[in-house]
Amino acid sequence: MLFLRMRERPAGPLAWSFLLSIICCGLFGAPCPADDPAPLKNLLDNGGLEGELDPATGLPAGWEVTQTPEKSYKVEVLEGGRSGKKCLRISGEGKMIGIRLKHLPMSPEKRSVISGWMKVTGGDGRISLMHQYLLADGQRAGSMTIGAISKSQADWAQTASIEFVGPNDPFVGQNFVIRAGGKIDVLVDDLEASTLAVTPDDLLLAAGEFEMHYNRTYTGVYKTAASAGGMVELSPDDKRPANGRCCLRMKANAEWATTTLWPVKYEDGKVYTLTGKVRVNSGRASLRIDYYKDENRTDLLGSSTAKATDSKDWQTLSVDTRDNVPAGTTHITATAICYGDAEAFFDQFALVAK
Ligand SMILES: [Ca+2]
Ligand SMILES: [Ca+2]
Repeated sequence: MLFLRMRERPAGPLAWSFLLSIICCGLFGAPCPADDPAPLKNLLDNGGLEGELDPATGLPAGWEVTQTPEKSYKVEVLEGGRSGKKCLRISGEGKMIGIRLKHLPMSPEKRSVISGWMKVTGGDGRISLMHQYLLADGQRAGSMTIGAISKSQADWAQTASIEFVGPNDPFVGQNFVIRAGGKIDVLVDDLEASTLAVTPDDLLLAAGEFEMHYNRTYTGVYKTAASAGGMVELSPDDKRPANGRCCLRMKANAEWATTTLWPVKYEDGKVYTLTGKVRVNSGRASLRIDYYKDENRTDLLGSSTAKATDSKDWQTLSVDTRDNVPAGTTHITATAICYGDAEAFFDQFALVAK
């Protein structure tokens, strides 16, 4: 149908570029280069449990199990799983079991993303994935886990999470750890670790990469609002992210609908710049900086909004706080906004101060 319509008139430069983009997308079966995120490499050699195992442990090489009390849990690779022919099973009852899969270095311009699929088949215990942060001397100094999965989740559920560390945190590396506790019988499969290039000194701490979700649900970092009578829903979308595995999808039907990221403390005299990528399937969308006089994202004083786009291809938008910061502003947020009957996508938000 697209080709038929083009025959009705001479093909100008625009039509040719359109035709070329169809050929590029259609004939070679790959997305257009302009939309193609850098390919992600899985840093785990045997995250699907299909490869060779260490004969000494019966687990992929390098995986280390610790548990309290000792021998509370059995860890084995067995037939079955979410993909391929094999998966990991953890079963037993104790206080805690941790399986260290990989050490990942850390640096200001990179963030690690970890993900895996889990299915709890018995017990009332919970399992999660953890970033375990390390100091230069190798000591552990904090960790982050999200979305512990329990038997209430009937089917395979995915947890994916990106490291969240502040600019002054002293961590130099992290361990990717599977962690479970209580009485549990659980299958684990399709584990992945990857690194994402990010903006150094991003005050959003990489929340704007939209890589973190628990079973396809975003956490409370992301807060939605809509105009009176309007609806909005959020989900991670992994079909065409600008980077990584996921981008934010907002489906809305409202005069306006927003998703704010967590609040950042505003300091007088600094200029804050928000950049991000936006595209739509319908409606229009943009990004903006919101000004608050509290840190709960409730008392909105005003906004600085970038010009909205209706482009179906990723557009890079940017806005800063150079004009019109309302008096009394104590916090600002990076905010995704869409207008009308909209399906909009957002990725690679970063907020920096100068
Ligand atoms: Ca597998
Ligand atoms: Ca992303």
